[in-house]
Amino acid sequence: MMKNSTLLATVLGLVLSTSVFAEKWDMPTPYGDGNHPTQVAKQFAEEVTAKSGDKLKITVHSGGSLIKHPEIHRAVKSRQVQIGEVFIGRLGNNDPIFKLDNIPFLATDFDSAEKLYKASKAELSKQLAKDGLILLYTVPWPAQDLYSSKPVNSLADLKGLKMRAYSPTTSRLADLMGTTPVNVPFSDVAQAFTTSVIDAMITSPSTGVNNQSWDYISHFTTVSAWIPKNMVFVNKRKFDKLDSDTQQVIMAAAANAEKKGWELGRKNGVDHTNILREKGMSVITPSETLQSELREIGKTMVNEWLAESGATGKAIIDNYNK
Ligand code: PCA
Repeated sequence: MMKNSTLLATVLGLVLSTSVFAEKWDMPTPYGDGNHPTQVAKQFAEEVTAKSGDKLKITVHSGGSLIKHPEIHRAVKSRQVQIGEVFIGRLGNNDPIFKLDNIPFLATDFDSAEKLYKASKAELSKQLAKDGLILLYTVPWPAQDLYSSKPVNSLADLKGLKMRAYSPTTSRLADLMGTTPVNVPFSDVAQAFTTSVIDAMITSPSTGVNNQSWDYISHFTTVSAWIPKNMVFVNKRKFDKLDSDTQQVIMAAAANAEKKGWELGRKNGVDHTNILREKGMSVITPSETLQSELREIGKTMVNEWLAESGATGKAIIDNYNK
């Protein structure tokens, strides 16, 4: 027979282990644990869980483990999950505002990227709201640089190569660079190189580090083409059901996450470029020719974007250029 004290301990243990969280949310993220957006998401979830006073527990499911990247937006919209993260540019075909995040040679350093984010945030939130979503925070990647298997002095050196694309805008960029775009998700990058599915890519030094790019590609040209972002959003109907204290906990944690994310984006750009160099990759400053050719493509793409996005887009660019 159980002693009273043992019984009490058992009951207490049960109460504690089944936990008293009023709400449990699942938060799918596209990138794995080595990536700073996922690290930020985990801190965000822990902060909300700790500060909500047992009212809300958020569990991060990283690397597409619960829901694959292409499905995350729809999953939050349809309330299959309550909250999630996506790479903004992936949604480019839904609305031009999502394409803006991947336009090359418009905002190529972090101060400019912050300015562009400020100029575009209201429209980004507005488009998410149409799907019943609330924007919580963004995390930028370091500037996007060029990975290739030989030096690239001008676009002619890339002609006809297969270039990784990760969004509609980067497919267009690959076209304009005289290369063939091939869609390859982050998790398949290493294999795509070793099996010659792609010959080159434009992404951050962080993504090279996370994929050990030095094992299969030699040259890294710091073209600093754009600074894309991931965004985290919550389903508004789910959010509205929380009490206002818990809502405030979420908004405060989101503000902290955004601050942390932008700090990490800046810092990792420098640190991870150094790692690529230390691991033996040739880190190259782009030639004048390459820079001016790429800038021309940037102008073309801004103009195409303005044509597509109309008055809304013009207002954003005017605001950004102020
Ligand atoms: N890494 C992600 C998105 C942008 C970046 O720097 C990727 O390559 O998929």
